[in-house]
Amino acid sequence: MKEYGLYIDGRWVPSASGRSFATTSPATGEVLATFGEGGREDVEKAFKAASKARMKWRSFPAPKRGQILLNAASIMARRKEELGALVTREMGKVIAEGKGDVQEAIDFLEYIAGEGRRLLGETTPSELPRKFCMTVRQPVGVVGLITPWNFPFAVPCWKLGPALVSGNTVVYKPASLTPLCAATLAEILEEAGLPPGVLNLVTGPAGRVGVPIVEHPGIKAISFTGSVASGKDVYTRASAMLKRVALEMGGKNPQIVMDDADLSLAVEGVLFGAFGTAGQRCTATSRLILHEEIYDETLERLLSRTRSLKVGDPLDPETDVGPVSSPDQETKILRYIQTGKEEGAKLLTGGKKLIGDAYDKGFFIEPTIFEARHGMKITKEEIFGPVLSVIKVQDYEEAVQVANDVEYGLSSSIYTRDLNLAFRAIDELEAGVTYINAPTIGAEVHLPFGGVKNTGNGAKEAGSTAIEEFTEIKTVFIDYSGRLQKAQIVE
Ligand code: UN1
Repeated sequence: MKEYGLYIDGRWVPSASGRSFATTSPATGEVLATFGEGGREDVEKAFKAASKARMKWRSFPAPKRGQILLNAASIMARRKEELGALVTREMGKVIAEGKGDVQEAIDFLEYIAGEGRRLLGETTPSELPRKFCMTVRQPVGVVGLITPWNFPFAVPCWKLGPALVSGNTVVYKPASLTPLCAATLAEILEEAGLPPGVLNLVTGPAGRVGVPIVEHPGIKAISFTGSVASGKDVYTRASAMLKRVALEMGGKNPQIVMDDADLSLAVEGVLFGAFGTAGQRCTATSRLILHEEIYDETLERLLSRTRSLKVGDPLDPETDVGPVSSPDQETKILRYIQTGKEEGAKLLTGGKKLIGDAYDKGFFIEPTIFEARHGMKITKEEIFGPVLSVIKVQDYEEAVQVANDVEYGLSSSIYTRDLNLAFRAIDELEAGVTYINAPTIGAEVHLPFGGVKNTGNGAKEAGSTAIEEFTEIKTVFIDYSGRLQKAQIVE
């Protein structure tokens, strides 16, 4: 078993406290590695290294910065099987999804590497003669990245890729449940040619590492993905310092199925959306909103398919649903299941922690479906586990009203063959992402990703918008008239 310290200035160093913590498999309890428990002093060291590396990295040509990301993508592609298994062992998603996580990271790094040859500005005519106007993009400086455990390769790359290609240097805190994936990513970037100090990794708890990053006066921007409670805290602290902040938080994503839908397609969609990654995606489907005409039939098909899902060892390719990621996750999800029962939702299938030889060392919860009424807690709050609420509605209008009546707005989906309804749903669903005839999960990396309402603060990751949070636009005027020209003042 490997013992890691913190990765600062291109070297693995022990944490100032000398304390460490272990990362374990949520399926088996196996200890995978230990990490230094960082604190304020370590964040300061990481900041100093990032600060020292900043000017050199920013003047290193952007296409060459992109080339390093491309090298990293190639290394990851070569090691995909092994890295996918690492994701599965450390985070618990099934092996096909572990590899998918790595593939998403590869795809995104390939995409964002090309940004090194764009980082586009604009030119536009001046209102004055012999005057030239343009914008250029500049890095923000030292940026702080805080990432969750549910996509331990993809989400860090969504942030690291654009931060690095834009010429920023980084202090990075990964989730404490998946530091081994983060450390492996740092090693890959080093092998790909990233100079020392450009990326600094500080592992440890949110209070000891995350807060000092967010409050550090020299760290100019914060990019955070995680829970709403933590996101609010990040936003409050960072806004007091007038920092740039990008937040990506929860979801309560609906899949609507209309009476004209292809029901087999809709059932396969919701199975994948609700129980993929054991429901631990911010895009997971947690509400199935069914038109009353197809309610009984859809439910019947869904229940029989759900009961046939195989829960267990995530490394076994036959397994459909792996463990949830931690004892805390397990407790929270089981508590929500209890709440659902108490508020009168009807438990149709699942609802229990699995016990027995194959499960005893991990955190396994049965795929769970409730027949619920809109307004119950389980239909409003993010559960982040394999729990789906089914809600009956009379028509399209009610479906959209129910879909929108939550505090979140990340992903959404409607199954219908009616083109008019599909387009209306694109207009009317309050969400950053809408799928037509496809589940709420599975965003592609070359399109912007992010939510509305309490899901985020409007910043979009990935796609053409990925660099926005990591660049400042400078407006430039070049006067080649040789005389003082006064804008807005007519001579
Ligand atoms: C997340 O859960 O934090 O669309 C992101 C999806 C993934 C991204 C999920 N590509 O489900």
